[in-house]
Amino acid sequence: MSEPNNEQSKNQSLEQYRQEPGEYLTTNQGVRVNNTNDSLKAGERGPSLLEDFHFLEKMSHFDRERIPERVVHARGSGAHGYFQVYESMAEYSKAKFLQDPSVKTPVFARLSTVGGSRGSADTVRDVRGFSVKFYTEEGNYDFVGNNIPVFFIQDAIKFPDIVHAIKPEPDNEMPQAATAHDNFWDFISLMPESMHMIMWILSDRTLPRSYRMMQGFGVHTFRFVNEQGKARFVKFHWKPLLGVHSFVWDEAQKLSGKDPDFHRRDLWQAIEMGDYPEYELGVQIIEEEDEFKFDFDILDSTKIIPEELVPVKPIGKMVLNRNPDNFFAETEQVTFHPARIVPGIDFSNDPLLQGRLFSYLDSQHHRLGSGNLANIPINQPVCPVHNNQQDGVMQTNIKTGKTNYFPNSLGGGCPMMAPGNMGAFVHYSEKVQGHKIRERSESFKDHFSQATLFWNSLSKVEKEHLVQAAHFELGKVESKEVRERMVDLFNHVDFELAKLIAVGIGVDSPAKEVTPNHGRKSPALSIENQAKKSAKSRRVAILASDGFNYSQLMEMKEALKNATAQAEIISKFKGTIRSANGQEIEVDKTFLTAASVMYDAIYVPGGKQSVDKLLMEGDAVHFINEAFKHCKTIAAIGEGVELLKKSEIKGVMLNESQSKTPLTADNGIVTSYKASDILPVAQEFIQAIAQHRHWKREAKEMVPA
Ligand code: HDD
Repeated sequence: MSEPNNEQSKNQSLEQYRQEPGEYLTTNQGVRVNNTNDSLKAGERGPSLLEDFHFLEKMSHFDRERIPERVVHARGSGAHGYFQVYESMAEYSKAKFLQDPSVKTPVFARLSTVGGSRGSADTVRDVRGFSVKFYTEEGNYDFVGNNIPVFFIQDAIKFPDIVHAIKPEPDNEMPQAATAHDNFWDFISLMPESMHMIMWILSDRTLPRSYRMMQGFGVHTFRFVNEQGKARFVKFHWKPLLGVHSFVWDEAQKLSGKDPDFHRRDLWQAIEMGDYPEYELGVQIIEEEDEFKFDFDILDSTKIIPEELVPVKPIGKMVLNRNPDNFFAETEQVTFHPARIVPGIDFSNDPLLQGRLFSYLDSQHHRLGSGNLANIPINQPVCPVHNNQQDGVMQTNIKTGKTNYFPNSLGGGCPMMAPGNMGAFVHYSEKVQGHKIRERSESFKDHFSQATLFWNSLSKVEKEHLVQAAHFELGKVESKEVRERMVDLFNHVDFELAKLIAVGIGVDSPAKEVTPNHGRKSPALSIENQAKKSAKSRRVAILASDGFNYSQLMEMKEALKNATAQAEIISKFKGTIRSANGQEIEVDKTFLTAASVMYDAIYVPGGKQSVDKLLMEGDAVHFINEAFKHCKTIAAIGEGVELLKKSEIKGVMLNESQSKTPLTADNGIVTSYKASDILPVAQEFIQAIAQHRHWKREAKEMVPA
């Protein structure tokens, strides 16, 4: 018998699939459907019939597929994982999930942007949300933080204003997912309390290279309470084990078009490949008697507690190791709420936090349309739930029993109230007293010292990026008065900073210093001090064409694999390319479907024919120029060096004498003409990738890309 041809075997497997028991298409009532491609009609060309219940059900379900997106943080990506404490925290907190290092508490994390709508691009300049739901045996604990440790405003009543100012303007719904517009800066210029946050917003923190490479902060001061009822203040910090790394602005902007899902894809792929993102949870603990020992108020969310004053104590680790099965069911329907805490953790009187304790559940009732949102699987606690709450839209629990009130005798008094010492949440009995006033505390009135502290703590390159960001953001502001007011506010942060910004935005430099810079620094605020030097999970583009040198390509690929970096072959067309010796390899992406901005580093192997083809390919040359401009690591060997020499970087980096020397990893360019150098080239390449970026690369501005 002859072998079945492709078409036949495809039909056979389709047939098999169709016959798979349990996989028949049905209506929501379970009635089998034999055709979902044609609606029921009166005659071949006749009108459709109202009795087509399958069509009606399919269409009306589809018509209701969307729910309101989150009013902020609408765009996000989720992942499952677990949290494990390093050692018992019993001294500080009685929370069960913080006691036993052998217990893995399941978590669901959602990482998000803030301003854009659900379909907006990932790599915009924005704060990132950092939410973690801990499914503990004492109930759900929600951590709802950001990747910036302070906030724009001090009191929750201003939240609708700041969000209106950030979002697209109400008359023309522009711009999407961007703060670079008049309304935002108008509001900020009238809100000096936002200046500390603004410094962070303009820094590289708002351009994270990956969700896997950003910090998370609880922002507010919370409380830890131990079994003996002793309370201490606490600030929460997440530190990514891959270190903190950022894009440059030009790269982030280009990525918004080339791959608007960049962060979502990066997180998804990393988890699929087993590169599980890991974050260490740390706490700053402040004794109650030290509440007033700082020169700021620990209840003010526009302030950090510098790590020099109170060190961050690492207490455990979160690992994200499973992608959701269904985006809508899990990532879209998950609800986070700062009021969801467990015994051992408590609130402080931070007025921003207090307002959040109302807003989240209110917002979620509107978004999910029901008070029964805790019945949705992703929101369900892992411990039993018993109460007398009844009915409502989409009540999916079938509550049994006759009594749904308390006290009752007919139901045996159930569910009973747990006495305080039996795992119940008992609010910390802080003594409070005061007059009803609508005023801001005097202790909240210094808006600039910590903005200055942040500025002083940045590296030279970070400062340059911040000034460029201000030139971009304020450069988009049409109102000159707004720009002038902003320069005035920056002058309260630092005189030099105000002058540097003014010069780029068409505003007169301030004539004199307002407040002398206090000169203090906090090294932990600089990204450079939070970076980790590792090539792990970094993405490398290998540019090649037919006639490439097989061993130069494969040996590098192998070395990268051993360093757990991800290499992809980029060529003109998809399919395979053939080496000079005839071996074929698969092309991963083409110059159309890939761009240098999607990679951390570029490698060009030799092979005369391959390189000659690349030399004729403007996109290949552009790849090199752009990667150079964005300070990425570039390596080439053998004839591959010619491609670097054809690019604009030749005049900048590769003078003839340099490229003749066997190797130079100077400023992240690693080259050698000698084929036998492949292993040392690979070694230096990987070390250079681990530096993330080569910021000090001279004259990168001269390279057009
Ligand atoms: Fe908020 C969502 C973080 C202040 C009101 N917020 C939301 C999310 C994060 C934060 C990460 C997305 C949660 C998710 O992934 O579903 N928000 C913060 C941080 C703040 C902050 C770190 C300051 C410290 N937020 C804040 C204030 C208010 C809100 C002051 C209002 C009083 N936030 C909301 C909200 C959202 C929300 C409107 C939108 C959708 C939702 O809650 O479920 O209730």
